[in-house]
Amino acid sequence: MHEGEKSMKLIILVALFGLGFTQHDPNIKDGRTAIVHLFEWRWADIAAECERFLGPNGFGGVQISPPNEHIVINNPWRPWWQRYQPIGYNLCSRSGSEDELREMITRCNNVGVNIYVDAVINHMCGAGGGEGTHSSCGSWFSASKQDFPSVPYSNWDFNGNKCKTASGDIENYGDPYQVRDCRLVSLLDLALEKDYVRGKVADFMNKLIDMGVAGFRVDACKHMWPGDLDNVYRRLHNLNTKWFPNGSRPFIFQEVIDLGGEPISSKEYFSLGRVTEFKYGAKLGTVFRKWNGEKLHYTRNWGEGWGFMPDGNALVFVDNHDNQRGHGAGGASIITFWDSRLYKMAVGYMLAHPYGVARVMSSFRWDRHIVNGKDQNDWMGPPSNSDGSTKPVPINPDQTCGDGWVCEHRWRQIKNMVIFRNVVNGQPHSNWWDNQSNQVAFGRGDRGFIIFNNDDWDLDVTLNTGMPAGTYCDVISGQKEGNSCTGKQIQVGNDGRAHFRISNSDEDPFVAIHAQSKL
Ligand code: AAO
Repeated sequence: MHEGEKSMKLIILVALFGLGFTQHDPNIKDGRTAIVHLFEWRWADIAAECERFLGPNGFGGVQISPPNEHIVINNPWRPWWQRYQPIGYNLCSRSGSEDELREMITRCNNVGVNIYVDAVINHMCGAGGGEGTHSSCGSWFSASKQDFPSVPYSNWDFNGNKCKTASGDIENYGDPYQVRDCRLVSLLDLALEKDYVRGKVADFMNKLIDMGVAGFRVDACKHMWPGDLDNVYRRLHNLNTKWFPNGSRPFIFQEVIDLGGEPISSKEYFSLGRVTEFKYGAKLGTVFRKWNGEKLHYTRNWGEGWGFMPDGNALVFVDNHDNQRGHGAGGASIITFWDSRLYKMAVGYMLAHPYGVARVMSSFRWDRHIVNGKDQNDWMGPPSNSDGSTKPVPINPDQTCGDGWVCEHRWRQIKNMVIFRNVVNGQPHSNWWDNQSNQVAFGRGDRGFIIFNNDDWDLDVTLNTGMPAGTYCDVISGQKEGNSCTGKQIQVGNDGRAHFRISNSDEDPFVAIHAQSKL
């Protein structure tokens, strides 16, 4: 090798590792591709779900709710968002104890399902959080004194003096200094520029890495300086070699809400890991709802062509735990399980499309009560017993979940599209067709093909699928079982062409076939 070549290689290596490039890789095993957010699930239920459902159905990983000690709130009664108010880094939470967490991580890893932790490291509890032992592990704390002895953090470790607003809270998202140095909705803002605080945060994350997690969803990254995050991430251990190849870096995906129009943009975080692409669900919702004159055929160049971030940076989702109930951003266009027919189509579109690392939402039902566009019950926590403890997730004979757990990830259409995404992994977006309106189709090389009818009339068309000849089971109206289809059958001829008929009144007006649904 020439000297020049050598130094070029070195520069590339330094660029890759220096920028922490490997932190963009979800470390998913066995050609799996999608992850699911089991919002507010107990560790014991997640462990069982990995073994009985997620592993066997090719899910790559689970985003879990924050596992660390959090405040316990009575008014309103045990809101879901109490877990976004840390009291310390002990690992007992509404989802279970440290032992249960460890057992869950082990059991999921053993069946090839990764665990990603929702890491709340920007702040502790709200300034009005009071004083006492009302926390999930029972540690004493004082919000007014900014004293959290279980870490320990004291008032030295918060951003009090750096923030220049009168209230001490973020008042204007147009000012990046406020957004980073002041309190997000009055949450006590950690001074992540301090070596001590960085060390405590990294110790917390490293403990989880050593237990076997594959990475983190980092909460509220817009509210932390990229340089501070970089410092913390560099302190992180490599993944546990019991389950991951030597030298694997934790997958980092950062929650930054960037719909445009604010000085802070997702770009600032690209070198550190992936970033949540909030435009994706907001736009996809608008398209499937046909609002603002949007049509499905405009999605021919879906992805970067729509002004989304570069593919290699994006973590995509149709809805998340915030915007499914009016928190965070995205607005009314966001489609959720409450609009189940549209939801299955939108999630199906996301999972069929190659752009981004895809996350599926799995929710609990609450008493939704919208007055003037605002849900009065947006605070309601997971299905719970009268003592506030979270209920287990019971599985019904038809494989759906009971007791208010929605389990979108178990819906046949969604589960089968997770498998579709695995089967077509690495294949290009191909064989696009549209009717200039809301009927579109596209393939993934010769491995899969999907077609949607979101118009108010029937679809009846013969198309080139790019697939080998044969009889395929539609994995939306049914699936392949043994040597037959439980739903529609699609015949692909020797020329790769197939005839599709989708009534606009079909239960699910889309059809998907893939290499493994062939008879
Ligand atoms: C609770 C109470 C508060 C109380 C606080 C402390 O609700 O009243 O003050 O406790 O006692 C969750 C809940 C909060 C809860 C918190 C703590 O959602 O209600 O507060 O736990 O228990 C911003 C952040 C983003 C954040 C999002 C909710 O940037 O990071 O707000 N998401 C994460 C979590 C979330 C969690 C936290 C952070 C805190 O996912 O579950 O909060 O750990 C603009 C900005 C966004 C900003 C939104 C909302 O968005 O751009 O950055 O998100 O405003 O404030 C258009 C714009 C869009 C704009 C949007 C909304 O769509 O295009 O940019 O309008 O205005």
